[in-house]
Amino acid sequence: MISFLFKISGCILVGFALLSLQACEGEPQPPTHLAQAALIPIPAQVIETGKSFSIKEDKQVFLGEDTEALQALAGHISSQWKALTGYALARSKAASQGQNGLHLTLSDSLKGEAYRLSIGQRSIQIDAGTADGIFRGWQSLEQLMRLQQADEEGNISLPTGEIEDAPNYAYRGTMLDVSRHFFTVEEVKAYIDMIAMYKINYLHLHLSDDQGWRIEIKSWPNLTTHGGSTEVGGGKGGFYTQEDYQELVRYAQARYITIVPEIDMPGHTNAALASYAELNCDGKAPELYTGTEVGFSTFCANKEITYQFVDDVVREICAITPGPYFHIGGDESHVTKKEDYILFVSKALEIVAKYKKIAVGWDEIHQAELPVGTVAQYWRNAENASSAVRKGARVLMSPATYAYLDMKYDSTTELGLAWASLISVERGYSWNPDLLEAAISREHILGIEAPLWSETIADLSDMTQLAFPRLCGYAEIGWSAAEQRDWAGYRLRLAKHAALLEGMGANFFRTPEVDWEK
Ligand code: TNX
Repeated sequence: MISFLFKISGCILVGFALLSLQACEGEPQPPTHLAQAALIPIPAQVIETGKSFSIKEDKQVFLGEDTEALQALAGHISSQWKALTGYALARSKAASQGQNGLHLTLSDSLKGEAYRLSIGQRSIQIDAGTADGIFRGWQSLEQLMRLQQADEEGNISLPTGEIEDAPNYAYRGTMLDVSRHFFTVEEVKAYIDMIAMYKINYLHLHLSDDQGWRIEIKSWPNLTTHGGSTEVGGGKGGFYTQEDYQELVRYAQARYITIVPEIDMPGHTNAALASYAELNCDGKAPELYTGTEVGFSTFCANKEITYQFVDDVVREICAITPGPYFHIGGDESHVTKKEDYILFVSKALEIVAKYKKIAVGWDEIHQAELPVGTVAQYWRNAENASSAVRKGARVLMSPATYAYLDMKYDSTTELGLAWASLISVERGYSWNPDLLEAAISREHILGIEAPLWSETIADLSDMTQLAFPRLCGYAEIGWSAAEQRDWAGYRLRLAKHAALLEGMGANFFRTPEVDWEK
């Protein structure tokens, strides 16, 4: 970047071509360089027009079409707008072009999540083929607003220009393990707000494990009353009622995020085995478990009751899950015989299909026959994932050595584990899912997901310390094309997200790899 000198209202500024000029003695100048906005994920194309759009009075939002989805979206945008600017954004009945305000317009020329955001001096327009696309455009606009410094009167201005944008992958996710430690509905909502800011569109909830069963199943009530009563370290655990879960689903949906529920089976099931003796091959219920070992528990693959149980659980959860996916787990079943594992996974896949969902499973599920469309989540073993591809599965990329949010950043990080790798912010950002494994190429890849396991984290502060800022990088890998991603540019943009992350309540890790802006 070229350093330059310029004079504003009698005060001399030495600086870089920053998005927002520092106020000194005179009036701060409104931003005019849209192409220098520090958006994450970086958009496909930005054309700046060198002026600015100021928000210093109430404005109106105009809907191109009066659909239910757009109305709901306009309501969401209005409340965010008010919170960010202090000014109202009222719904206007008129839909005329060019009027001062925000225009949300459905247009046939754009598909899916693609959008065009046009910021003029008097009005802003978001065009997309779907409400989903309009929401992605709003997320860029919201991020622009949050990245701006307000002027002396507290008003925000935005640089004018046009952004054309579309996602790299259809699935851009993160997983939250609510089993090892339980997180409340409020904590999960706060996390949803943060991930929405970076265009994440799937939240996978790991709802059961050895240490806790976290979702109410009405036909098997002990799962939560007993199996949900503790967590790692012996705390009191907790669980979501079906109403709680539905509230999370709706909250996520309003932010265009789809919940993917996971019941991990046949291993990682001590909490269920402790709640119902009949699920154990020897008919004896083990004690609840609050440690962090893995791989010691298994459902009994040769009992009819096991599949009645799985059917009930899948049926009840699918009935309150509008999204297309159901995750059956399938990892680290070290005490399940291979033939039992294959039998169990095959039957679980059938049950998921019976309830009209697409099954997802950790890469070990490749051992079973996989129905067309099954998703294998690559976490540890490239051979497993490649085998799943040969069987016709699509792959969700979560390689532990690059994408695990529960790995420590460096050797001094207190939270987190280190079994896969230390994952610095640079390491987490600088890889390409399409090129990672020769046998897994772009056409097989559904998308990317960054899992956050919770053995070492117990609350929102811990959660956000491990998730941020690495998740911003996974969001960019998921959304932005490979040609646009480079660490040198990314770390400069990320530096400008400190106030934004803090403003959303993220206790993010101020990695020394980034020169964070004050
Ligand atoms: C491996 S990743 C696991 C989890 C642990 C995680 C900790 C996977 C499918 N299984 O049970 O929580 O490592 O990093």
